[in-house]
Amino acid sequence: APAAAQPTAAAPSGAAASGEPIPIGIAVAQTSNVALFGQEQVAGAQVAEQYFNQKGGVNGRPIKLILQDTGGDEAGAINAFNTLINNYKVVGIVGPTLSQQAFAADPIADKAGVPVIAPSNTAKGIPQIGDYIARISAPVSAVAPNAVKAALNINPNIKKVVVLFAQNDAFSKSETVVFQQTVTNTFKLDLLGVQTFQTTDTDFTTQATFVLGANPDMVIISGLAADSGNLVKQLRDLGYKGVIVGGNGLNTPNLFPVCKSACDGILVAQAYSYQSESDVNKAFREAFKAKQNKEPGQFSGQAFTAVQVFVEALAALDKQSPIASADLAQLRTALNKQILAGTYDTPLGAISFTPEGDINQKQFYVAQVKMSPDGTSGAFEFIK
Ligand code: 1QQ
Repeated sequence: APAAAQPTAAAPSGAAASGEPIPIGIAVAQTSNVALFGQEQVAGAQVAEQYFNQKGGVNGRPIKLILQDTGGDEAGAINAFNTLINNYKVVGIVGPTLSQQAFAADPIADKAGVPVIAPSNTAKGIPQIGDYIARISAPVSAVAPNAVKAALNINPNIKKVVVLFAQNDAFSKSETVVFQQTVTNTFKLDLLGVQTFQTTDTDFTTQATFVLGANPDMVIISGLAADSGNLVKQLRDLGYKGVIVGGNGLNTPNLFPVCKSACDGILVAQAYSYQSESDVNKAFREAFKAKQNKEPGQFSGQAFTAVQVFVEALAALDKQSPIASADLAQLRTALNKQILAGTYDTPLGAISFTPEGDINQKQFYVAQVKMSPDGTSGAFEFIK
């Protein structure tokens, strides 16, 4: 990640203690392959900044997002966290993008007593990293099985399954466990084989050849967008005709330029739907469309929600004891407590947190990728 610019004239104990806008760190991937997700996160967070500041911010005081690029790896996430905590004196951090990065960077925030709201870390064990780590991204155990269930509803004859996953990525390793258990334990399907790959791979001949030889009715992929997109494309190019279920790493429209027309039909479970009826979601969806000219995807909805939780927890805290007079360390600690205590009406629905900081969320969805015949444009169509 690039070196941080020096913060401008921050008050000694941090801007939160002055009349300045309240700084909230956004540490997501703005560069690298992981920016396929991070760009959507920045867009969602910026809509939240504008929306909540127009509504008066934190009891009349605006928030200010401080963006710090993590890139796609652990070192970049660690750098971004350190910069936001020490240079920018943020009250809390939304980030990082990957669970793989969270396991490296979150302990730094936890040790410094800085609340983190994970916007997209779905691997098992994220909230357990520490007291200051919470997430609004529902875990793989709550989300992934929905896609398998939907696939079986559409195609009741599915019996034989091959599972593939990226073995160098914490989220993918966590998600594939859930998928494999869903296949064998929940639905008693035949798991013909498990194939591994790397998130840096571009050639999937070995894996695709295995799939064609095994001849399954369904394949289930846990990887990130660039690798998974190429895997899907090479599977279809080699002649695989069965069902494809993708995990959370295939949950972005930025997948479409990778697999193009071969993306058509992929089933992906969702923790957010732009069609959700709540007032806050309608406001978010309208504001997002006005800026981005497209419907918000899950990663944007989740990033908006993470910023919303910070704003509403800050406002609640400020009413109990004015945050302008708090020392930064005390404010961060009180804010962390307040985050966990609150309930929030968000684009993800009504949410709250477990004592450990995992999200309580009720509603999940499944979408299917629909590509134009020439493969140049596509959309997630909600089927559930
Ligand atoms: C994680 C994920 C990724 C797909 C986020 C982009 O769910 O790393 O936990």
